Amino acid sequence: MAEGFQRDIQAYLELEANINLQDAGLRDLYQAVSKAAMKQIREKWENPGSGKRACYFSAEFLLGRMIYSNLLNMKVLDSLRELFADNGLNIAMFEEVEDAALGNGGLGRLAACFLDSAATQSIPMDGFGIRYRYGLFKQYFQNGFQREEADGWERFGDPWSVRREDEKVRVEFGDQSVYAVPYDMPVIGYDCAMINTLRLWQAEPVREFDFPSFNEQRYEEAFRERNEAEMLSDVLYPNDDTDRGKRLRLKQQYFFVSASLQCLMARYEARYGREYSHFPEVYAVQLNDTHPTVAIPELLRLFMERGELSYEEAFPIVRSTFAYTNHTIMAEALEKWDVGLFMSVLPQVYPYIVMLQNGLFRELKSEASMETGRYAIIENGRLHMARMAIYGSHSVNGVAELHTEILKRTALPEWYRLYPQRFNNKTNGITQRRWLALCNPELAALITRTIGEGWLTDLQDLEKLRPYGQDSELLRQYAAVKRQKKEQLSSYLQKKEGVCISPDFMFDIQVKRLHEYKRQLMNALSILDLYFGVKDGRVQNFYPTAFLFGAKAAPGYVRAKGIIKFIQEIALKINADPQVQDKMKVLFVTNYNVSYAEKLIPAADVSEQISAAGTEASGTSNMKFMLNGAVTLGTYDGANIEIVEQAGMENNYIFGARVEDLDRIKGQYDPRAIYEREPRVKAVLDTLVDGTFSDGGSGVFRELYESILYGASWHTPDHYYILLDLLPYCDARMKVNADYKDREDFTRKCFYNTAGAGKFSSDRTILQYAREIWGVTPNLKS
Ligand code: 8GP
Repeated sequence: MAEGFQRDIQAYLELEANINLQDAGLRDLYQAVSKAAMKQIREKWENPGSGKRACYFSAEFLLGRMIYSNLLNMKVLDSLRELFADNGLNIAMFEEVEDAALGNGGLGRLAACFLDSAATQSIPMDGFGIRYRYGLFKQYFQNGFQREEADGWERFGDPWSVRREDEKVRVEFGDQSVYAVPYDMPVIGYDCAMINTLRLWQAEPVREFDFPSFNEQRYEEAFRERNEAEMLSDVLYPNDDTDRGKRLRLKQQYFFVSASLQCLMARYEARYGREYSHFPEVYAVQLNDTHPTVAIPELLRLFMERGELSYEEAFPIVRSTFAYTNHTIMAEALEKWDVGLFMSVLPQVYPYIVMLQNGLFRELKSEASMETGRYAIIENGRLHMARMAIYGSHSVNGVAELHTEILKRTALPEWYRLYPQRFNNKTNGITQRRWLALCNPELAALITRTIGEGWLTDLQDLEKLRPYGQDSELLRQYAAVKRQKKEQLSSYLQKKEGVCISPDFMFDIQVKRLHEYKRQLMNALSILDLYFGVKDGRVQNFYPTAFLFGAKAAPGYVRAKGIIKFIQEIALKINADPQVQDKMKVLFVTNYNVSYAEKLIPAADVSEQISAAGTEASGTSNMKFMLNGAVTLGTYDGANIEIVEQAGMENNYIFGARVEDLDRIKGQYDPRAIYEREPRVKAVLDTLVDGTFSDGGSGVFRELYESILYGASWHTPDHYYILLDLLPYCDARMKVNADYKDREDFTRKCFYNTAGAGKFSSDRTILQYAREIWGVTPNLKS
């Protein structure tokens, strides 16, 4: 493949851009390389086979930069590197190419890892979503405050997509009709094991513009239809874990769901006509959270209207088709739609939701002990999407063991009682191609030299590393790789952020969306406690540490933005204090995204995973850090529990209250008592209100202070128990710091984390979905 690939790159440049390799600019090179790669895979892509396919419906796919990972999976990255080097070029130039950030955070990135894993494991699975013109906003800072700007991810074009004009479909709303035009991206499995498709829909007007209005110079009116259509796929909603119930958001959801189902129906009907009973033998549809849940009444509608099936005939087919994944128990993220709004946007769908509700009630009546109230899909003028998702699916899964238990016991106990067999767990995973081979080629090479390259497609192979935990030569090399990654990050940070961080420091990193439950604020307060301790001599022999943060806050999330500002203020103060210069550095990196993660994670010594117990459904950055050899400093929450189970409690740092503890103290939690009792706690919290730091007069620091001590406006104290866990956290941090000084011993801890990471491959996760939920079997090489 490599040779043809090199030839095609040159041919593309000569024919399409009329330029040769040495003289080509970034845009031309990006197009040439990508198009040449697309040509190599075309034949395989166009012949997808005929077995049952899984369809992953998701409003978000946080893909990141595609060029490197595609070339890695095609095994032509090295050949490109050589070709470029021979012509005085460096493939690092493609780092200028924007990430495709068509997602917010964990849920969207998981979808992207699943695509990579399904193709690699030869599981026929296609993704379906929205081709947002603007993905997640770009972040920059002004006086330490987050500011947002639009992210035009197509600045260098989109050579990885193919527009399929002939497969566009109409999507109808109560007040609007638009085209959905599919753009297909190949999803290339490792070594081209299989090539699946990510189909993203773009909204376009049915009429380009209204000529009569145009002629009468009423331009706004002439283009109104176009603008209103394009709006549907214009922007990704930048909220993570909250739901605002916006009309446009509902339209976006129905837009991609309706288009995707029409596409599946057309393919199905080409084979079976309108005999729909075989549908679940041909397609399994996974609903990535409730965002695509309108697919349930919509498919019911299609079966009943097109196939003239009765509800009793259609519903079992629908239910056998769908499965639902829950990604959060945050109440504010559970989608509910106002019935009036729903009916005005989707009048044709609403009656089918009523049918579902009636069907559910009939089922409940036959179970004598069940009261219907707590199950109602339509309740007090609102539609409960999670309830509809559970009722209309044959499988409901959580994303880590603890999370699934919480769903069963606490969040959805009435549903678990009704359908115990429906609930199952699928612990998340990450793709080791992007999160080790690509982002840490140095460690990847060391591992391959030691145990061979099997880990690339079977991460359990990492177990073979364990015996080397006693091999000091190997540990020395392992430590040398970490050092190298820290040097690389350090020079990148110097260039990007203008901050000098010595690679001699320990690197302690927390990167994820900014949310109160993730407790970046607790991290900040604990840094302040250390800072005060170092200054007044309470903390002795402190190993120099760089505290790094990366996070975006939803633009309307005032407290989250206040926390960013607070951390920025702390950074300013500490970094400017000559007394701690050689001990501490704090940095909040700008515009944290997938590509930034690829640089930060391999350089970490300590992975911060400090959510309040029971709040983080799983987490996935915890797995990326572990794989790259960082110890977890974290709470007993989400997948952290499974991580320490694999890597050993003794190789990680777990602290703080557990779910059981919090259940016990609920209602009695008294943060003010802790604040009064513990001078250290008081000292750090007071900095929010005593003038130590400035919030620019916004009042947000006082608001944060009060949220911790008194809770939200309705006077419940902090839901996330920051003061409860703060001192145990500081202690755990000091323990890490002390342990780090024994470099060989600490390296061994890191090493056992890498060796224990086998379970956390998304290859394992997706194989479980395929076998246990979809009944889809991997198509082994033909
Ligand atoms: C996230 C969870 O917070 C995280 O623990 C988990 O690892 C990840 O999903 C993948 O399962 N949840 C979300 O990203 C989420 O709920 N996003 C909101 C937009 C709905």
